[in-house]
Formats: sequence, structure tokens, C-alpha cells
Amino acid sequence: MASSAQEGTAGPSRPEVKDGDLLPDQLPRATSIIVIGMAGSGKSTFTSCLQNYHADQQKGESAKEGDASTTTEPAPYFVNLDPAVTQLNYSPNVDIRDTIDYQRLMEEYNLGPNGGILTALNLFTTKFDQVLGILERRSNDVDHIILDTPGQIEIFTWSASGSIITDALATAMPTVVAYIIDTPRTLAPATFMSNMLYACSIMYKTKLPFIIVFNKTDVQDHQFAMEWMDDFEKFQHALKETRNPTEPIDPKHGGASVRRGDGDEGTYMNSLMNSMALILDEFYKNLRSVGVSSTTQAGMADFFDAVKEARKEYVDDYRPELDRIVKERAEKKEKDKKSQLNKMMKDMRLNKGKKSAGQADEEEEAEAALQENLDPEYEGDGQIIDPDVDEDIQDAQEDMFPSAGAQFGKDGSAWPRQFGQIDM
Ligand SMILES: Nc1nc2c(ncn2[C@@H]2O[C@H](COP(=O)(O)OP(=O)(O)O)[C@@H](O)[C@H]2O)c(=O)[nH]1
Ligand SMILES: [Mg+2]
Repeated sequence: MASSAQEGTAGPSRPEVKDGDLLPDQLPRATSIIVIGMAGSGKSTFTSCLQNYHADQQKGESAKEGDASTTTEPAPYFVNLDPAVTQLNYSPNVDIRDTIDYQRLMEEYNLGPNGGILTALNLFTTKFDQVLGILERRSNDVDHIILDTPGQIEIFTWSASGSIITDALATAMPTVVAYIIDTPRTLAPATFMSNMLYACSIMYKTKLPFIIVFNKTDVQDHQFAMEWMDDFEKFQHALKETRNPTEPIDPKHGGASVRRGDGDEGTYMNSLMNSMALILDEFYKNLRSVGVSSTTQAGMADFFDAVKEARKEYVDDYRPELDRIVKERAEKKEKDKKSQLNKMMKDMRLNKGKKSAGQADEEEEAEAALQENLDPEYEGDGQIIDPDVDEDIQDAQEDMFPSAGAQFGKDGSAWPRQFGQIDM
């Protein structure tokens, strides 16, 4: 575990931030869960299921205790990052659509749907520090902060804004990725493989603890996928049996293709996938996977167990690495500062040699005064921070998002009081 990151549930106060260091001393109580997946895999439905699951659990608890007002666990905090979604089955606490009018943005800048979503996300990210402020404040009161990402996976995973949001979150609190897979649509070995390769690329890009969520198990049980991941030979067998690797297999018949027939194991596609499966074997070992149904809530308890495990991985592996990078950066900054100071002193001494004795005395005094005032620990940016005002700003952020029907500006955004319009 990281020396600076202490695990445990903290009180309601903000985690203590160390001098000259960006990382909080104590980890917040909340784990943030970034929900990622292909379009239509069920990210938003899964997110809404998490909201309903929590509400149902609480109802169950209070019924047991015979007191309708009893609530034991705080509700998760929800963030919607999809500007293009028209209807959500959950109520997000922070919604990108309150800030950006995606349709207006598309019209104003002649953008297509994907360009519009990307630009909306970029605009939102320019102010993400304010959103992060809100999440950080909540992070000691709730157990989970859940972020639903845009439909098209690449808009979040391969954009600068996606990386900025992910990195900012992972620095502020334990963060894990939930990768949603459409189980019925991954019955074909080729689809399964491409989904897994995508998951693999995201895991190595973010380096965050990863949970594979096989969704829609009410339509298709995920057992076949677990077997393919556990046992390389079972995947090979399915490949051998299937007529075409892009066709779904029939899990009831030992992995044979629905259109059973001439096994075509010699094709390029099959041998490529055999090799890929071997490579992915290592990746599967670092994974935890669960099967859920976002419509029936089946498997939700398993998902939360996986989140607990993933949080532990964050604390044990990700955080120490982050600590090391931050420390290294701080040391480099300090070294650069010292070398700049030495250079400046050297320049001053050189100039002094060329000046009169009177001038030299004056500059010597100035140099001494400068040295005295330079506190090696000081890293301020010239801003005077009033701690009381700081608190006010945070309170103001609570209602920073305008209500529905707010006036959107020319660029399609409706930045609240402290956001201001963005020049594009
Ligand atoms: N049967 C079933 N359908 C689901 C499940 N989860 C999502 N869906 C459906 O899959 C479709 C896409 O879901 P959505 O949440 O919009 O996907 P997103 O683009 O990843 O956010 C919708 O029609 C959902 O009703 C599930 O667990 N079971
Ligand atoms: Mg969605």
C-alpha cells in the first residue's frame, strides 16, 4: 500500500493534502466507477440499474427493521457524460446536458453527430475542475460515484477529454473501469475477440483496475464467455467447430456454430484468432469479470464485490505508482527551481564585476534580501487564497448547473455563473 495513501473511511471533512504534494493523505470513502462499453452494450441501462438496485436494497433494509425512514447506505452519486442521449432512466446528479446543448453546437459549428459529441465533451472538460470539486466534496459522503460515458466508446476512450477526466478522477479518488459487454452479441468468436482486444487496449491505456461486466444475461448466459477466458482450448474448440468465426456459436451445443458444418480451422482468420487468444491469456489473468442483467438486477451483488476487489487493487498497485510519479515530478520541479536560481545568481555576480563598488554593494544587499525571502517550500502561484472564501466557492458550485430550459449561448453552452462563455 502507498505510504501516503491511507485506506479507511474518513470523516466528512476533505482529505488532508500534503505540503507540496497533489495527492491527498487519506483516500476518500468513495470509489468512482467509469462505465465504458460499445454503443448499445447497455451502459446507461446498467447505470440506471445501479440506481434502482440501491433504492431497492434500502427499501429491503428498512422493511426488515420495520422503519421506513431508516437508510443505512448513502445513494451513489451519478454523472452523465453523454450529451446526445435523449432519455435516461436514472436521475444524474451532474448532467453534461445541463451545460451543453448538443444540437445547437452541431448547428452552430456544422458538426456531425460524433463531432458534436466530441466537441461537447471537450467543452465540458475545460471546466471539469469545477465538476471534480463537487465530486471530491461528495467523495467522503458516498460509497460510489458512477460516470456514464457517451454511446460511442472511442469518443471517451481515445479522446483527450476522456483521458483528462479519467486521470483527474484517478488522482482524486480510487477509480475503477467497468467495461460493459453485450453478451448476446459476443457469441461469435470474432466479436468476442475484438471486444476483448478493445478491453485490453483500454486497460493498458488507463492502467486502472478493470471489471468486465457481461451484461444482458437475462437474454444470454455468460458462462460460455467465462469458459473461453478460463480455458484457451475451449475457445480453440469453438473456433474449430464454427463455420465462420463471425457467426454466433450455439453455447448449448458445446460451442458449435449455429450453422454447423465444415470446420474451417485453416483459414487466416482462425489462425490469427488462435494467436490472439494465446496473447490475451495473460490479460485475462489480470481481470475480474461478472455477469449481470441490467433489466432484472441479477448479478449486482457480484458486481459490487468486484468493485471492492478493484478498489483494493487501486490502493495496492495504482496509487503507489501515482505517488512515485508525483514525487518524481515534485523533485524535478525543485531541482529546476534550484538550477534557475543558481543561474540567476551567477548572472548577477557577472554583472556585479562590471559595476561600480556602490552599485555592487546595493546589489549584494538585494541578493541577500532575495535569498531570505525565498522559501524553498513555497510553490504558490501568486494567488492569495482566503480559506473562508474557498468554502463559499464550493457551496456555490453545488447549484452551478442551470435548470432545464436555461438560455444557451451562441456556442451551444450554458455555463453557469462562474463558468463564463468559452471562446472557440
Ligand atoms: N434484455 C436486456 N436488455 C438490455 C440490458 N441492458 C441494456 N439493454 C438494452 O440495450 C439497449 C441499449 O442500452 P443503452 O443502455 O442505451 O446502451 P448504451 O448505449 O451502452 O448506453 C436498450 O434497448 C436497453 O434496453 C439487459 O441487461 N438486458
Ligand atoms: Mg448510453
